[in-house]
Amino acid sequence: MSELSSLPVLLVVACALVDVDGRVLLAQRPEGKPLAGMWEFPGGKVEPAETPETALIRELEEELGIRTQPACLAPLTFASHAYDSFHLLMPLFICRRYQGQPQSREGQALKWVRPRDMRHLPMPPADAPLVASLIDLL
Ligand code: 9L3
Ligand code: MG
Repeated sequence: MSELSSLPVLLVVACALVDVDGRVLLAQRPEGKPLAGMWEFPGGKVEPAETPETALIRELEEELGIRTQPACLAPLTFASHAYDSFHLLMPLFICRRYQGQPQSREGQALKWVRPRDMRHLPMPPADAPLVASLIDLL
C-alpha cells in the first residue's frame, strides 16, 4: 500500500459482481462526471454511519437495481490512490449471489468482462491495479 498523503481521505466502496462464467460487471462513468468514459467497478461513497458493506448494498440497489446481503459480500483487496484533491481508499468486495438482473439505473453503460480482458479497457487509476487480484481469483 502506498503511504497516505496529506490530502483528505475519501472512502469509496466497490464491487466485483461475478456471473456463472466468471465474468465481472463493469460500469462506464457517464459524461459530465469526473473520469467520464472510464470503466469502473460499480460502487460509490461510504456515507457517515454506514459500513462499507451497507454502503455497497445501497449503491448496488441504486445503480443496478439488484439486492444482496452482507453475507454475500467477501472482501478481496483494496485501492489506495492519490487523486489531485483527495486520497481515495476503496475496498473491493466480490459478490456472486444477488437478486435481480443488473440494469442501468443511472444512464451508465454496463458490460460483463473477463478479468483478463479488462486490461484493454480504460479504467480509473484506482480500479486498474485491482484487476490482478481478480485474474488470480477467477
Ligand atoms: N471511483 C473510482 N472507482 C470506482 C468508484 C465507484 C469510484 N470503482 C472514484 C471516482 C470518483 C470518486 O471515486 O473520483 C467518487 O465516485 P463517484 O461518487 O463520483 O461515483
Ligand atoms: Mg457510483
